[in-house]
Formats: sequence, structure tokens, C-alpha cells
Amino acid sequence: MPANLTQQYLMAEERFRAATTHEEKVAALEEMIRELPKHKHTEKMYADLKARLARLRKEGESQGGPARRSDALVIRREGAGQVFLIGGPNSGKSSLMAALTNAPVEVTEYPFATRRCLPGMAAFEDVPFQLVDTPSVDPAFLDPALLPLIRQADAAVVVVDPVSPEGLDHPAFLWRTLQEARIDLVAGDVHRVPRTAGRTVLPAFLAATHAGDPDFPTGIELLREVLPAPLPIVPVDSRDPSTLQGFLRACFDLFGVVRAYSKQPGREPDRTAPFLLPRGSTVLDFAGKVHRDLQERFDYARVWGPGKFEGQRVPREYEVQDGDVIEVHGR
Ligand SMILES: Nc1nc2c(ncn2[C@@H]2O[C@H](COP(=O)(O)OP(=O)(O)OP(=O)(O)O)[C@@H](O)[C@H]2O)c(=O)[nH]1
Ligand SMILES: [Mg+2]
Repeated sequence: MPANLTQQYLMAEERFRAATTHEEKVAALEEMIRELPKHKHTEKMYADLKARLARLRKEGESQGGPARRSDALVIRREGAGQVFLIGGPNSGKSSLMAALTNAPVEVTEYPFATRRCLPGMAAFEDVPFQLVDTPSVDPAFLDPALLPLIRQADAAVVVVDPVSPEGLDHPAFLWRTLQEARIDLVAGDVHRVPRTAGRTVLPAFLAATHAGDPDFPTGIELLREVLPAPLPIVPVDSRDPSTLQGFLRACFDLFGVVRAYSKQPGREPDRTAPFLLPRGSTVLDFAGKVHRDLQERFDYARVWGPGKFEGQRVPREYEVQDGDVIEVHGR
């Protein structure tokens, strides 16, 4: 037995021995897993504890015991879209939530701290969207509410810590779990994912955490080799704010939209909130978003684009570019 087990661990172990009910046993074992010092010499012990917990949970379920579950069966979507952060224990999901939203998440050094799905609002520049933190997916734990909630999401981000061996092993397991639940993660955006009957197909990317770690470049190389699907990899470090913008941009890209701002003739553009249009939309589509009547009366539009157009007149087929300011002229 490793010499450096903490007092807390030993107390939890004592509680486990003394436990008489199934619930007490599960609670004590969970605490032992949390309190176990995590290093090379405790790897096997950690695996054994998790296997024990998995068995215990199975017994509990077959006896009709309570399963760990998220409270909500539906998480009401807010903003431009709903993105689920999913991944293995300690991969850094809650850290990203904490860095990017005001949600009261729990970030801890021990795994399985997050017990239920928790939404929070993040923003890419002027586009607010919803991130959802989730309990880790693991052979020992699977929140029964998680997969049904993921099926309702717009997109998913698989959070992986490529610097840890468990982190590198995890994507293969996660993919199997999702495949069995008929959920596919693919590169692309909400408007450009293949529709497959009987399956949920979500646009996704992989967020590789701990980008500031010296072992990160090697970790990424290994990750590319074991990745079960060709998803884009976005490096991020929740402790380094300069890496977060790339993550937010990648989330925004999952929605497959461009931003456009309306302008009335002779006035300044309205920059309070952009109109969001599916990529490939035309100025005529934009007019319809501003007002149906404006679409029916459409004559032409003037566009101010970032560094491209200075009020240039465009026809109805003009494809709106992200950041365009548009002045629609009716007949
Ligand atoms: N240096 C560094 N540490 C990180 C990063 N992301 C997470 N951590 C640390 O890793 C540990 C786990 O992070 P969490 O955000 O709680 O991980 P989680 O995926 O929510 O894990 P559980 O919900 O507990 O399973 C914490 O000690 C974090 O401070 C990162 O990008 N860089
Ligand atoms: Mg967490």
C-alpha cells in the first residue's frame, strides 16, 4: 500500500468498512476515489476502486436503487445555440465553464466533482450562446440523464487532457458510448451535418486542454493517432485567457451562422445585437429577418463589409459575409 494515503482517505475507507446500506457504501467509495492521491503508485488502486464502484452501482441498479442523475430532463436553450462540454474525468470541462461563464461550477483536482448538467452563458464577441457542463463519462459512471440531454443539444465539444495517459485513452471509450447511444459527432456546423435516420448527428470539435503544459505538443501528436473520428482539435488552457478566444470562435463556428447589422439610411448601424443568418444567406434573407414587409418590398441593398465594401450597392443574391452592415432599400 502506498505510504502517503491521506487521513481523509483512511477515514473514508473506515466509513466504507462500517457502511451498512448500499447508499452509504457508494458514498464512501466515491469519497475514497476523490481522496486517493493521484500519482504513478496509486494508478492500479485507482482503477480497482473505480471497478469496485462500477460493480456496486450495477448491484444498486438491479436492486432498483437510486442512480446518480441530472435533475433536468430538458435544458432550455438560450442565445445562439447550446453546446455540451463532454469528456472524461478531470479533462477540464468545469474549468472552461468557470473561465467563460458565470455558472457556479465546481473545479477540483479530483475527478467526478461535477454531478449534474449545468448550463451557463458564454459569448463569442457580441454573440451570446449557452455552454453546458456535464458529469464525466467514464466506465464507472454514466449519468442516465446525460445522453438524452446531449441528443437535444445543437453541438458538442469533446474536452480532452492530452497530457495525461487517461486523457488520451478516453476518446475511444467516449466514442463507443456515444455510438451505442446512436449519437454521432462530426466536423461541420448545425446547418451542415448529414441527417441520418434514427441517429443524432451533432457538429463537434475537440478541445485539447493544458495547452500551456511543456508536454502538450507531444500529447497532441499522440492524440491525433488515437482519435476515433476526424474532428478539428482546438488547443486551450483555462489558465491562460489568451487561448480562450480561439475556443469561443470554434464554438461560434459550430452554429454555422454569419452576423449582420442593420442600418437605416442616414443613420448609424444598429450594433446592439447582430442578426444571425445561416452561412450562405443572401441580403434578401436578411431583409426578411429584419421585417417581412421589407423582404416583399426589396429593391436593393447597400453593404459595408469589414475592409471590403463601403456602402456598395448589391443585388438580392449577394451572399452576406460575417460582420456586414446592411442597409435595405425597398420599393
Ligand atoms: N494547467 C491547467 N490545468 C487545468 C486545465 N484544465 C483543467 N485543469 C485542472 O485540472 C483539474 C480538473 O479540472 P476540472 O475542470 O474540474 O475537470 P472536469 O472535466 O470538470 O472534471 P470532473 O467534473 O471532476 O470529472 C483541476 O485541478 C483544474 O485546475 C488547463 O487547461 N490547464
Ligand atoms: Mg467538472
